[in-house]
Amino acid sequence: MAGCIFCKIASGEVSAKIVHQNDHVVVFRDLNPQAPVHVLVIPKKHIENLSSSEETDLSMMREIFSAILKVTKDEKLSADGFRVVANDGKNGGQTVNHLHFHVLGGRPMSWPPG
Ligand code: DGP
Repeated sequence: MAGCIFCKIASGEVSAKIVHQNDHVVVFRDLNPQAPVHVLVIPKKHIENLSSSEETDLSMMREIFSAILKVTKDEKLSADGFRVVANDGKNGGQTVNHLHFHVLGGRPMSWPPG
């Protein structure tokens, strides 16, 4: 989608520290990391957020969760655990309107979030 920064990362037009990608998803390091490991998992297809996703996107969700499992293993997060976050819309605090899952790890997390 024109003007979408994550579409530009997915297409290679904008550079990012990519740690994994395939035909469906890209995983890259967050520009403003909130933990020792902080990556974003996105679909290559532009979907605004979870609220905008449809039944037909479920196979893509499978790809996303497969990528999340891969990256948590690659980044050695599985033993101590990690957090997966999807901010959705205004109340969710979403700032980039292209579906993304934050994967955070490498330190203990607190709860509840702000
Ligand atoms: P959210 O608030 O859930 O929409 O988080 C968006 C995240 O995207 C935020 O943690 C910072 C990250 N981000 C924004 N622009 C860029 C970018 O150009 N490159 C990278 N690597 N991350 C970005």
